[in-house]
Amino acid sequence: MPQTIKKLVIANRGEIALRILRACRRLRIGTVALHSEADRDAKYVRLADESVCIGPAPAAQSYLNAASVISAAEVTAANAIHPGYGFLSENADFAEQVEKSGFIFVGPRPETIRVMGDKISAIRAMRAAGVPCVPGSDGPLPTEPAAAAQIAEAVGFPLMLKAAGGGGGKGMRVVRDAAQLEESCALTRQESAAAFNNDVIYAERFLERPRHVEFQVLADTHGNAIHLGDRDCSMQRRHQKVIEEAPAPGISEQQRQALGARCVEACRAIDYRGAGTFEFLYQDGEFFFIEMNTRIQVEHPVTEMITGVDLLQEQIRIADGQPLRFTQEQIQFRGHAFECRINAEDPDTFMPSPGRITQYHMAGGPGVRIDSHVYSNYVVPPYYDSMLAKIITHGMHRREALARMSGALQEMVVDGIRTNLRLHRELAEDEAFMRGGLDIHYLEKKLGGA
Ligand code: MV4
Repeated sequence: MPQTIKKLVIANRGEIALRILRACRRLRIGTVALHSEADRDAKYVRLADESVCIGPAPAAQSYLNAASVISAAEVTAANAIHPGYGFLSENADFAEQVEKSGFIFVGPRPETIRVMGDKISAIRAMRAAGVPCVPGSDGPLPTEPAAAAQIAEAVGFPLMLKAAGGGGGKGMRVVRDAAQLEESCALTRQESAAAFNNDVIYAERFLERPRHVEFQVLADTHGNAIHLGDRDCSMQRRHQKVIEEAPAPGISEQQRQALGARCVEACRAIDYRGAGTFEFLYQDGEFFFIEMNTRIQVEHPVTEMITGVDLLQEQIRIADGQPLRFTQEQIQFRGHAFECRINAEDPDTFMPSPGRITQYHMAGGPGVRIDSHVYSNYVVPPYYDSMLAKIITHGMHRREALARMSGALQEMVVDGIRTNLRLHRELAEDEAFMRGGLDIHYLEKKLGGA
């Protein structure tokens, strides 16, 4: 099948811009790097075939400016746009404008992004497709207090109120008993109206100590869908993931294949296209769907390491209308992988720490991969996410992958700014983490108690 995508606009920055560029090189697709005034001197901008400055440093005036991104595609005569993660990646209106302007959007159909952006419609679609969900209100919670109370009693306490327009941790509230319900509903509604311009909320049974386990899928436009196993992203602080690993510890191969098959069926049911992630909470041996992400994710490399599949290449090929190159039977899981997110932040306050990196030395050796756009003398701008690098290690088993991570963290040098390297070095030697299977509250408890 001939390749339609000839020149692709990278509508993102940092390490993922470089990752997209590398995939395009392998696919022999021309690249256009878009950058703000603050990212003018970034190395990946020079590595791209062409570059376009799309506006001033603040993201709202550059990376989030849909009209500038589309204009840049027009002036460079590109025919595809890759949104990466964050920024415009899950903006259904943007995806629609991209397609209406005649470009290929590297992602699902705009309508799919819209369905998954509304957490209530996402859960309904998944429940209908046979994916296990958290027991809950199964729809919007009524505004009328007595009607809401009746539904809340049926869900049971403690429950969690969530914004239909939310996701990723914003607009949530735990309600311990019926006495708190009315006030909690009012507050959650107000917050979600302010944050998402949508006051629709729903209720779910609150899981006290879950793990965050997610499944990676790929679905092409020829009716083929596969899953690439799971990742455990429970090691997080304030909804920012810190370490991810694949596979999730303690999940049997049978359970993995069973839930993976459900995700694949759901892809077929909603006619999904591209790379996607099904997010679950895992507690007491059971999985509960919470949200679907319709983008490539930061932590995709751990899946690449254990499957050998280049997820960016596959995602771009799917957008180009090419069939998947793998059947489910051809996906073999080999060993274990970790990813540590290295951030420019104060190790004690976690506040961003931008500035010049005076010395940068990357780790290396067997089973070590570093995805990063930084280098010695690079200046970390203050305007964006503070992630500098992802250290990814692979090993034949979890212990080996973690030992390699520990070694890589010791080798890594980032001077001139503050980073979370010390925290990572501590975690790699943490006995509970070494055992594996920790819940989503572990890191915050450890930090709070320190
Ligand atoms: C939950 C939950 C407990 N019970 N839902 C937070 C982010 C959003 N994606 C869903 N989140 C949660 N939903 C029920 N019914 C606990 C969380 C949660 C969480 C989930 C994943 C990773 C980190 C988290 C941190 C705090 C709370």
